[in-house]
Amino acid sequence: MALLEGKTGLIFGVANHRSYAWHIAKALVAHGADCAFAAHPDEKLMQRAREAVDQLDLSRPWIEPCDAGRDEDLDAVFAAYARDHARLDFVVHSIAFADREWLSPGTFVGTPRQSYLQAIDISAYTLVAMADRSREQMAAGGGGSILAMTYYGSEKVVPGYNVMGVAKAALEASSRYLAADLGPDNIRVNTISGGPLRTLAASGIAGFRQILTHNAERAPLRRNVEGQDVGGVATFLVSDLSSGITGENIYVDCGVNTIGL
Ligand code: NAD
Ligand code: 0WE
Repeated sequence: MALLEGKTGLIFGVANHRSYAWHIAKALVAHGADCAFAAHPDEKLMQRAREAVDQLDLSRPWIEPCDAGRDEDLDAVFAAYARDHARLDFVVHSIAFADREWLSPGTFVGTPRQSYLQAIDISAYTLVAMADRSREQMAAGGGGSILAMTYYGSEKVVPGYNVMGVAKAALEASSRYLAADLGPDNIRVNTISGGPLRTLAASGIAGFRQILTHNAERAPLRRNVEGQDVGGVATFLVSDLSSGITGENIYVDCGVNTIGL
């Protein structure tokens, strides 16, 4: 029997076939899971997300629009999911947003209140909002696994990551508090700290190529991370193999975070 046979869940953050969320979906599907999707309602983004989901060859692709910054959209997508699916075993949070203007080195000090709040809202609060809306259906099925993508810039200064680093620190702390609240319902909440990957979110970042080169040189594995590296760990965290792991962060960065000098 496949590792994730009988497990069904909802994935946020597929923009295209390069997205971390897409690689996670690919791996979960390969191990027998049923995946449903929520994507940003912007027409072009929604169309790209549809094309990416089509590449997964699902028998009945399920994809609904959701601006995670809107409570009404989150309510609607979880209601539609529950209407169409008997169980909710996992939720994957793979979304982040900050105003590009404040993602360049040396500009953190100038971050306006609105840009700071928006980064925390979309990149961190949405995990809490999703967990709250998952709880009932997950608990009814005996538990579940909630997973969010984070980055090392939450812990150490990565020039230019700026307000996103603050938002990821909030995301990681939120996952621990959620793990404590939801543990009694056997709902686990964990984060994966992924290495730099060339995605849509990374494409706008000046100097991303240098970050990739620098990482591959420093990494104990002497390479950059690939989508499937994260897909494998996501499979593990969704599966019952990780039944005793919650409130945890797992680095999938080819070991870069362990190097001091
Ligand atoms: P991506 O651009 O493929 O995915 C980001 C997703 O966030 C997109 O699908 C976008 O539509 C979605 N999003 C943004 N605002 C939204 C909103 N208001 N409502 C709904 N969806 C919204 O890029 P990615 O790199 O795959 O990013 C996924 C996650 O991985 C993010 O949390 C990111 O911080 C994290 N991450 C990325 C890297 C990297 O180097 N690419 C490294 C570590 C962690
Ligand atoms: O989490 C991220 C990127 C998240 C992100 C990217 C963008 C670009 C486009 C959030 N918001 C936006 N807003 C936009 O308008 N990563 C981990 C990738 C990343 O981003 C960096 C990095 C790395 C790595 C920014 C500076 C330095 C390193």
